[in-house]
Amino acid sequence: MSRLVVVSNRVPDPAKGPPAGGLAVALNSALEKMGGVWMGWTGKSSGVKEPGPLQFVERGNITFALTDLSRRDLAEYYTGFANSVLWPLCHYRLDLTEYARKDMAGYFRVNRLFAERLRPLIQPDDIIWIHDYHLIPMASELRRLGVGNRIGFFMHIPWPSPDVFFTLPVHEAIIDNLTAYDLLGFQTEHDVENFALALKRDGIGRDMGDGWMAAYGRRFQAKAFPIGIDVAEFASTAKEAVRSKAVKRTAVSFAGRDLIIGVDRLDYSKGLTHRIDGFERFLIANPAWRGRTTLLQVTPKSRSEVQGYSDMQRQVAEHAGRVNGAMGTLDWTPIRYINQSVGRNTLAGLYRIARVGLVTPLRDGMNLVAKEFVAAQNPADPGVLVLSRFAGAARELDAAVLVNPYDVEAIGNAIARALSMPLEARVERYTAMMARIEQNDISKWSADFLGMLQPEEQRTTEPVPA
Ligand code: GDG
Repeated sequence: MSRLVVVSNRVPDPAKGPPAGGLAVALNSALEKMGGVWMGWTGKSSGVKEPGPLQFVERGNITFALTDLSRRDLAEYYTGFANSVLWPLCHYRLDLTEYARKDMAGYFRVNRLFAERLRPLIQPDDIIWIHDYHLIPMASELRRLGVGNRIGFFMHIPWPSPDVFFTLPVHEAIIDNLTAYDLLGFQTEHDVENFALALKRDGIGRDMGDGWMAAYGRRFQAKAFPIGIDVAEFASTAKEAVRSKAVKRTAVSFAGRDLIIGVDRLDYSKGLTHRIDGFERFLIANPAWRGRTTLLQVTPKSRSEVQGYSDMQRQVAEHAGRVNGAMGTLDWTPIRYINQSVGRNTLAGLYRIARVGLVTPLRDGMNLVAKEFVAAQNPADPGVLVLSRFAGAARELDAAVLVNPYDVEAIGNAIARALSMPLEARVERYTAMMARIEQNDISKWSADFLGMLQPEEQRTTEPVPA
């Protein structure tokens, strides 16, 4: 059997033992099964003057290969091109993209550095799985170094419509680099369609059907692999967690008021100001609910070094402060807004005691919070998920209360509907959503992707016809 080589911008700190949750667990368990290498950046956020040699850590049959990044590399590749160009572009925020040539050059340079450092670790039968928008050029850099192995790429964030994508001055180079992969994975069919449309409109390639595409004289497969969570594990964590001190104390502090919860990295894609305004609309239109419900918004800071984030951080704080000032009373604060991260178990417990989960990103590749909220519910008395139509998760979770996240009145109405939904309807929606996320959990996601990435002679299923 092939070994697996995973490359991601960040690698979970191997010194902290196996990861506790999320994507890292899935990759870790695939690596444990197949044996192999996990390469990426150490995550030292200030960068170093000169990157030292690769740092190796062995854990079981996984070799972690960690690289430092210089301050300049970090500024151009990570803060610059990845997070000030590709991230806003793919989330439809052209107003925030900063097309600086030097960041673009830094992006390609760091991808070359990653490839050069990884090259000596690759064995002939390895299959290689590269993650996310930071590392698009890695396959072509590896090919340049003579790597003929199967290489797959998974895009965790949306692929935008061609009109948006073509504003990127180097869009041809990005597509050219993607054609060096054997398999491209996207979150939804919609992303795959957008990608195929870009090939067609630019006249550089085409969708050949059956998941095959061609561009720049190369053929590759492209397919949707909607990412999931470990549903059974998350459900049991949530069930346990409601008995914990932290969750009990929080529940008591809400004094019997119905809890509405939002959990998001502090990111402009998550629709936080619209959400807060929507909550305000709800309170204005439904005065009977004033004093009877609280929105708990858990929002750990992220990417504070990127321009655009500090403005947005100020705006979100202002909106929350304004609503609290206008609507709050002596003994009731409508919004409890915190910029700290909460432990994973506590988070699971909070989802479970909440009556409503508000997940209203303006654009999101998938959104795992939506799936976690569903998994955490008490099947006998489940809360209601209010979900943005523009989250990838809405494709599977169509039994949620779906909203247009730009429409604050619609958010307000959805909150009212969710809070007053009868038990029978809640159970029906929960059951439908649970069935979907259980069918397509995180182990299925990695097994499906890796199954397709295997060389044909090792596949257990029928190969896709050429
Ligand atoms: C990208 C794509 C795609 C959040 N706050 C706390 C906390 N979290 C955890 C959540 C969840 C994760 O972080 C966030 O995942 P999302 O999927 O919601 O969003 P992104 O971070 O933007 O992820 C996204 C994902 O990649 C995977 O492909 O779904 O579309 O943008 O697991 O629970 N965890 C803890 N404390 C917090 O305060 N412990």
